[in-house]
Amino acid sequence: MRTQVGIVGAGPAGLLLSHLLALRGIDSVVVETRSRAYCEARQRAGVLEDGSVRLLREAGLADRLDRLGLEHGGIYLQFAGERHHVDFRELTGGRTVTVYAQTEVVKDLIAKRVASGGAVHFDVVDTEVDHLTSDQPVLRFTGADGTRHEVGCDAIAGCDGFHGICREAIPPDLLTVRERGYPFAWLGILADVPPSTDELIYAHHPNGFALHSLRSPTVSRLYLQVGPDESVGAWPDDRIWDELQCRFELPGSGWRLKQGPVLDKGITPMRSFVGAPMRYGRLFLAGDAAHIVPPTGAKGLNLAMADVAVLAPALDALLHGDARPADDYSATCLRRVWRSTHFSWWMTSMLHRIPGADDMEAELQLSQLRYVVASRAAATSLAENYTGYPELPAGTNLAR
Ligand code: FAS
Ligand code: PHB
Repeated sequence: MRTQVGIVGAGPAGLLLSHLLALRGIDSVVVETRSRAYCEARQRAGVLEDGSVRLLREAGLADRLDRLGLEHGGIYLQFAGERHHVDFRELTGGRTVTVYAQTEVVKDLIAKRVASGGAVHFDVVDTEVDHLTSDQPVLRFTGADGTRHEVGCDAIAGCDGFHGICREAIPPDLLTVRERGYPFAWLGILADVPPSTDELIYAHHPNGFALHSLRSPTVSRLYLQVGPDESVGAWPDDRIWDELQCRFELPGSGWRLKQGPVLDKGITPMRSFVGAPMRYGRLFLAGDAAHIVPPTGAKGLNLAMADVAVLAPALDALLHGDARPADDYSATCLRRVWRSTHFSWWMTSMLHRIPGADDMEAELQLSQLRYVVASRAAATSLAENYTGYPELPAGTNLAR
């Protein structure tokens, strides 16, 4: 096989990159270890920044998003028995976020690639990348039918997530890794019950953090901070609902969390990770392959999309003889990556109970939370970061 861009991974980064390249008349091949059904059902992110919505809309990918997405003008911060609204529209001059699950984004992307005749190979094994410092890198994989393929490329995009092979293909002495683990994880559930709130609730509680998100008017998405090594088996549904009720309780308000059948349950570890540079020769990393943020800032999916919004025009230029955008790719992305990494760390540190921490830690967190809901400047900073940074490219200048 021969293609212009070999893409490893059919998550949001790989699929969106393949589509953005196709809009520029650039051919790509996407290889994915999992099945299409698995990729479409994998419960992950739920919130799109303003800029991500614009990007999908300009790329012709927003039909279902515009029908099913739920535009939110703010979030609630809950602590010490109080619940406060942070009004994004008022604080940022109209910016909002849209609740639209990553599962739906992936379904839309796969459908668009398949409808356009895009080459997306699911259920592959033994993916390899090679000759990365030449101008003819090679992608190898074994297809679902057992056939071994070698694909000659002009460039390769490593969109294979945190546990993929592409970041590992960069010589360790050329890759700088900065990372931080957190002494807790998130237990997430998908529940067949109407949300008990109109907008997301981020709750600080002595027992630990809790988040009330949602997927639709009839499906709720909720998270609980749990220990870093917790197993899902230790959390039967009743225990989850009891703990959620406790952490969202508003004494004297009569507010109750609606409960219902749990459709999906999973535990997500928490880490901050940044690998730099996001490029090695003709290999370009995008999304979780290069960086991971704790989901408290709702940034992971949006960062992946922002990376490929920069990578598509950079590869277009490279393939047409102008190497400068590709040379700038890593530095351009890392500015946003570090802003998102800091914000996600800040939200995580402010809202989670640090195991073994003294009362001083809780008092410092409560002081920060009180300041955020009392100061317009502090609330504006949160709103600006949560809805996505002003310098996010308005679009991807889709045509050359
Ligand atoms: P992805 O991991 O989505 O996609 C990489 C793809 O590459 C996968 O499909 C994988 O199967 C494939 N792959 C890996 N190795 C391969 C190989 N050798 N060959 C071929 N294919 C290979 N973000 C939020 O904003 N909010 C959240 O609540 C949230 N929750 C999360 C929960 C979990 C369990 C995880 C892991 C992440 C969560 N994230 C969340 C972050 C998540 O949404 C990512 O940021 C997003 O999926 C990034 O997209 P990609 O970079 O495309 O990586
Ligand atoms: C989600 O809906 O899955 C979600 C929303 C906001 C977050 C994390 C996850 O910060």
